[in-house]
Amino acid sequence: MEEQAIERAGVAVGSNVARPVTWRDLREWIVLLETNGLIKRIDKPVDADEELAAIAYLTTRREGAPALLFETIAGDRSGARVLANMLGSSKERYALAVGLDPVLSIGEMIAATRDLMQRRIKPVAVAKDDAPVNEVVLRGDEIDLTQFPAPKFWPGDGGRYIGTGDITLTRNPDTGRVNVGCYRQMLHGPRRVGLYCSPGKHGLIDREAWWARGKPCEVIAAYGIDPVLFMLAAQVFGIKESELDVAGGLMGRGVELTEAEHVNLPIPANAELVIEGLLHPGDTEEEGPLGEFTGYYGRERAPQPVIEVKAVHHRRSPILTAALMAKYPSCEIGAYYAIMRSARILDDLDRIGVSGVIGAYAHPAAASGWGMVVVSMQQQYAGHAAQVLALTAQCPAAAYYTKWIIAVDEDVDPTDFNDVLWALSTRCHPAEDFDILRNTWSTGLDPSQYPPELRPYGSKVLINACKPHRHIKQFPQATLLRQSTYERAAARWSELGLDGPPPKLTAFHKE
Ligand SMILES: Cc1cc2nc3c(=O)[nH]c(=O)nc-3n(C[C@H](O)[C@H](O)[C@H](O)COP(=O)(O)O)c2cc1C
Ligand SMILES: [Mn+2]
Repeated sequence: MEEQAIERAGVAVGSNVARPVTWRDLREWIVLLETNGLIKRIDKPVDADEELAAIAYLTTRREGAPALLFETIAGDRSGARVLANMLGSSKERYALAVGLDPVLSIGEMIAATRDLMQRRIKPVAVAKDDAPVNEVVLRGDEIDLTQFPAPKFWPGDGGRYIGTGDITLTRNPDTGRVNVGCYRQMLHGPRRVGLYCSPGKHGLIDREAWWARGKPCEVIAAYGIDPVLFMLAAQVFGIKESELDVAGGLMGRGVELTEAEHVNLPIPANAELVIEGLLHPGDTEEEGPLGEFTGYYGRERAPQPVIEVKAVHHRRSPILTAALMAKYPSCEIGAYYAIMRSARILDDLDRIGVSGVIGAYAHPAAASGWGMVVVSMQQQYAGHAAQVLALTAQCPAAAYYTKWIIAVDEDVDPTDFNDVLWALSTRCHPAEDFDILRNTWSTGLDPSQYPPELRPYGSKVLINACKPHRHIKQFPQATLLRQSTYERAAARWSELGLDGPPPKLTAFHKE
């Protein structure tokens, strides 16, 4: 790693030990991206109606494309700007968000992320008058959310979506716990915003609990938010864990929160644009469709609950975070999500206490990391691979959506699909090594099942691509170099006129 370490602003160089992040809010993080050449500003006017998303889609057809800050939105009088591809397929931007070194490999980032997500730091209170989000506060008839440039992304979208790169806070009436989720929000009118939570999501569980008491559900939603709160909102944590404390741990300092006016929920003090509102039982409007992370329009247009907006708080010239949903690598839910989900899956397997698990990876090309999980392991006993597959398939971090769960041996790197395809093609005997789980936790957004009403129920295939345990002693050795020969060749690398350092190898031929 050392030879690659170069001076970069705001990160722990050549180290996988994260320090407190050096940014305080989305704006300071954008400056950090700029210093590291990871963002492009577009100052020419761009239309929020399909053109902005088209530019975001076209620029992100390659992996690692820059974030895009659209500084002038055609016809906009609110002065708002729009940030797209804030994280996307860039592991470097993920690293800068949590204070890791961007040169770390994906596997190293997953390991470091597990450490970061163990830390818990409580939020800190900021007085209302000191909170940047209160630069402008609008109440009652002053509120007109339609003035903000909420994008219409795809031609078949059912409306403009003010909430995609958002966070949504709800409180559970029984436990008092505040949940942080990311759920799409279609703009219906000046003070009306649709909220779509799919079954099983905590925002929906909280809402139903309020409604069961005959009371409206209070909501805070932020439409311009820093990268850590945005990333955290898409992770599944237990209903006893504070996602705000986890966000603090990821940043190495407490999330700054201030008080709301109408609801008993906190407001992120440094957010760009926040609404306070109420979801009333029975108040719905037609919502969707939206071009989704699957690469298809998700869900037919159907009634969904509506937030009645009570107050709006925003910074001057707020930066709206807009998350394009598309096929990888254009989807906002990309590298960060794959890294965090993989870290969470490894944590779950650790907690369960199954031995021999080495690594896991939920590749972002598989519908944003939701479609597939590869887990690597050291087989220690008969049935071990089948056990790891079953536990992985249904552990809380992996259960949602995942269709393909693949187990590979310890010599296969789950983040390297050349390796994984090699294992699938040489160690797996489909007639023996596939098992199916049915009626599993999925989403109406998965288009593979008909009739559509069946869709929230999914299915999963468990694929054992480890060497067959029954024959592990006879299984042929992989072709590996003799260590002494490797070392001799590596020492002659430049003498032979070969480029760069020789590849590092860790496994060698055994006599
Ligand atoms: C950009 C983005 C958009 C999302 N849109 C939705 C959505 O519209 N509805 C939904 O239920 N989940 C959506 N998700 C997934 C949830 O945020 C995710 O499942 C998260 O775990 C929800 O929080 P919860 O576990 O506290 O319910 C989205 C995630 C991201 C990153
Ligand atoms: Mn949650």
